[in-house]
Amino acid sequence: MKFFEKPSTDLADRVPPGQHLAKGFPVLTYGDTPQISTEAWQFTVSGLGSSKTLSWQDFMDMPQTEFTADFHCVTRWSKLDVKWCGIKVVDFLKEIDVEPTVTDVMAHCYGGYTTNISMEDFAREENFFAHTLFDEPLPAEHGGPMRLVVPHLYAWKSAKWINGLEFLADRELGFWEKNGYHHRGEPFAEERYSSL
Ligand SMILES: Nc1nc2c(c(=O)[nH]1)N[C@H]1C(S)=C(S)[C@@H](COP(=O)(O)O)O[C@H]1N2
Ligand SMILES: [Mo]
Repeated sequence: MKFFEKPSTDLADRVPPGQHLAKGFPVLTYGDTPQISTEAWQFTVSGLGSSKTLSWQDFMDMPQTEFTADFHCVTRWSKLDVKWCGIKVVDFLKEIDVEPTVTDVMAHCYGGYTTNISMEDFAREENFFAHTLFDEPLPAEHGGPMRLVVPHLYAWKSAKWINGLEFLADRELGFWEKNGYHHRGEPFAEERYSSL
């Protein structure tokens, strides 16, 4: 059995250059998998503007939306049609005050992982905080209880075990971005590595 296959030509427009389709849903984690209960889970908004801490219940009280999206890891596997449920980033942003000077966000996670995203890439309709994967509670290895999903960028931006956002007036670099990955990471443009 092959674990990866070349996409057929009818899927070519959905599979970015240099990517193969994964069988199953690979797990890609740097370091240990945090085990966080929904009772213990907390989400902290910090940086520019007022800081705020939200609970699991605060997120459950926001509109819940199902979505299906493709997932592209920079290590060259893609998975199409991943079905998630969660809270749209645009719905979440209505709950907090974001200063007009904010240009960038840093996602923070249990375990210390970080990733940076421009506000323009972050505040998009198709981005989600996801707590459900294929109709089941999001498994810990895939970032449960809550992860970010940013389908239009490489999946290292889809922060697992997310526990906060820091609003910034400048671009700062997250974990992989400091270690040589591209600051943006758009898969169709193959923004894999930093050119610096
Ligand atoms: N907190 C955290 N989030 C993370 C990672 C990580 O190591 N830690 N890995 C990233 C990478 S490189 C990828 S490809 C995806 C993998 O998600 P998956 O394990 O659900 O397939 O999560 C991203 N989010
Ligand atoms: Mo990745």
